[in-house]
Amino acid sequence: MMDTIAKWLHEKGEKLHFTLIDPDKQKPKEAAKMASDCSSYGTDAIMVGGSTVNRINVGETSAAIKDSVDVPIILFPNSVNAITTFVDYIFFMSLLNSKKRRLLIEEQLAGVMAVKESGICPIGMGYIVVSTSTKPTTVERVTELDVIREDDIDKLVRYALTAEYYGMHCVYLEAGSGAEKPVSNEMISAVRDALTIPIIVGGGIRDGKTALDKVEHGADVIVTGTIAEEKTHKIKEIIDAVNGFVF
Ligand code: 1GP
Repeated sequence: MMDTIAKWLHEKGEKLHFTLIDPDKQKPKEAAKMASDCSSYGTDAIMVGGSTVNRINVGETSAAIKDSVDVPIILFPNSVNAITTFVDYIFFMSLLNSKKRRLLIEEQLAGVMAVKESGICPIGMGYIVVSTSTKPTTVERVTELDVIREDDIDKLVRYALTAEYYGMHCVYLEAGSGAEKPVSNEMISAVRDALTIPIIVGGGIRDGKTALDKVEHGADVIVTGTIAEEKTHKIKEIIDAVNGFVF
C-alpha cells in the first residue's frame, strides 16, 4: 500500500510544500491566520510542532488551525506530551541520529496506543538532523546527536537508507529551525540516489531559489517555518517555486 506522502506526491504530480507552525511562537489565533495565508498561497499541509511545545499549546493551536484551513494538519511531535486529537495525521517518527533512547523508541512506546485509539493517521518517518550551523540550532541542543556534518555524506546516506530498510515511509533531512543554511544539495542528491521513499527537507530555507534548488536535487517535500512567521511575500515565492516543479 502506498503511504500518505507518496500518495499525495502521486496525486499532485508536483513536489509538496508543508508549512511548519510552532505553537510556542504565537497565539492560536495568529497561528490560524498564518495557516490560512499559507493555504491560500498553495501550501499542501500544515505541520504543528516544535522542540519545546506541550499538549496544551499544541492542542489549542491545532484546533484554531483546523477551523481555518482545509489542507491536512500533521502533528510533528517533540514527545508523547504533544499528542493531540485536533490533527489529521501524525509523523510517527524516530530521531535516528540521536543517542537518546528516549527519542529513538521510548516516546514512541509511550504514545503508540494513544495514536491508535485516537484514529489519527500515522506517517512513519525517519528524522535525521544534519548540523549545518556554526551555532547549534534548538533541535541540536536538546537531542544529543551522533553529529552529521555537511561533509559526512556517506554517514547521512547510511542513516537514510536504514530508515527505508526499516520500512519507514519517508525521511526528513533537518537542518533545524532557523538554521544558518539548509541541508546541502550534495547531501540531498546522494540520499536521492540511494532511496526510493519520499525525502522531506527543512530548516533554513528562506527563498524560492533555494527551495527550487532542493527539489531539483531530489527533495520531494519542502518544509518552511520561520519564513512564514516573518515574511509572507517570501513564503509565496517558495510555495510557487515548489509548485512549479513538475517531475
Ligand atoms: C524545522 O525544518 C523546519 O523543523 C523548518 O525550519 O524554521 O528554518 O524554516 P525553518
